[in-house]
Amino acid sequence: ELAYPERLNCVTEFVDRHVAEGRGGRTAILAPDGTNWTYAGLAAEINRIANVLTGALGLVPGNRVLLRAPNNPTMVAAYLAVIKAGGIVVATMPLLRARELGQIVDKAEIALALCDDRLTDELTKTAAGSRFLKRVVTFSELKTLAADASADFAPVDTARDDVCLFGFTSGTTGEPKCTMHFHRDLLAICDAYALNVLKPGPDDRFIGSPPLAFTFGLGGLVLFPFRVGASTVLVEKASPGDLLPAIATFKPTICFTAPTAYRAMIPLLGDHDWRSLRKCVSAGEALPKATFDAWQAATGLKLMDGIGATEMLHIFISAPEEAIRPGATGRPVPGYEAKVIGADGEDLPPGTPGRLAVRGPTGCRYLADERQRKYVVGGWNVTGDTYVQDEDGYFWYQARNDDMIVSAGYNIAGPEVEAALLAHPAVAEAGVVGQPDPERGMIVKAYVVPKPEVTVTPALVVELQAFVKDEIAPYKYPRDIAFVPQLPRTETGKLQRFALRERAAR
Ligand code: 3SK
Repeated sequence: ELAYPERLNCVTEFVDRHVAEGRGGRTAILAPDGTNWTYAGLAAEINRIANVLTGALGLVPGNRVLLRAPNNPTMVAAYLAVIKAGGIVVATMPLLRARELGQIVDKAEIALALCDDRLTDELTKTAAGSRFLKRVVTFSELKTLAADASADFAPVDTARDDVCLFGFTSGTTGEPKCTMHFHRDLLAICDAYALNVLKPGPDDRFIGSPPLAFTFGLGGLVLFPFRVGASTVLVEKASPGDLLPAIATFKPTICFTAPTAYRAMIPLLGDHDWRSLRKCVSAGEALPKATFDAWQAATGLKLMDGIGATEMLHIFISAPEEAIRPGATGRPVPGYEAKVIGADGEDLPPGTPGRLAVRGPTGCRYLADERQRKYVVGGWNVTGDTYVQDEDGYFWYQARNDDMIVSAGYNIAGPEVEAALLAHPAVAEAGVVGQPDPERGMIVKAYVVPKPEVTVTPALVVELQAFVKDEIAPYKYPRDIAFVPQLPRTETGKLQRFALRERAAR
């Protein structure tokens, strides 16, 4: 049971407490532009911005503020300043276009936005056609205003159950949903997942690629390090080709990124000094065992898999390094419970695939959205994933519920076929979906990105099909394989299977 005081502004815990307890001189944020902020320095930045927000910009508690920026120090200071001032942060993915930003502005009824100067174009278009968005303040304007503001700011007296964050998720389908999270939720993910599973210490240094608008990035790159007074390295460009040089320069100890990025880094490891890393968290997508094995063979490190959801704020099933079972996601994070349920909501025994249901200190609360009824049933969050639990309580990912392919009466999990393909040395990436078929209802269709040195021939198709038949039950093999230069992915790195399904249906 995680207990927090009734009156709580979480920024006090993430930043001010370190200053008050004599750790103000420790490094909080590093960045390639030369930023090296101590906790005391970060507190002053936050306070100046909070004074601007509540002064010149007229923020009152409960107002929603849109943030648009790559992962950089000003983004973090602005993020925490909005919360310290009692506002609600609505961080947005840098790649969003005006129409998508408009959906967020309308749904969250946002009047004020803080925007990195390089990303104003699309937001200005949104503002021009919006009945809600009244003001877009660029980061350079914000910095000018903040330069004259006081570096002292008393946190607004919020309750632990006041909302401080709206997390937007389009999942992999495109229709955005707004999840609401409380001050206590931001602490709870640290005190449940990070404290018990990741177990960072104050000397750890975090790095990674997920945007802060994705709560995977918020936790891994801001909240987890700040909860323990550790430091974070913020990199704006975080493709695998950018992350490795940053790792070599900043010598971080903990990395957060998605399985795709770990796979892409493996062939590049020899060119960079990555040896400062001691823990690597993989989430955002299921981790194929082949990727776990390849990363361990290349680095000696065990990838720490986890499943989270924007609805749950962060990871709720995972395993500490010493308890990792390769191929399984893990067990419920202490504080959370998880089970596998059938079509009528009945509990299923170990070994039977079904829908994952989870409950714990964080949970789904959509803003004005009928889909709440489907997500939370009888107090359990039904995440949309198909899992099997084993006798030891480990959870094994099968597929998203709608990624199951029913072919000639067989239920086939697309991700399982992808994992089998990924174990073949010619395959860089794989996406597997059902393709309508007059005889079998569906057939298994694989989209494969070959490794750069591989020549695609008809013989390779036959070889891959035979390979899959050797790895998993033969009826699961892909009857059709298309070679493609890349797979469609969301900005958070998730495979957009719906786009592949559409392509396969054409
Ligand atoms: O897996 C995810 O999608 C996720 C979402 C939010 C926070 C953390 C994670 C891993």
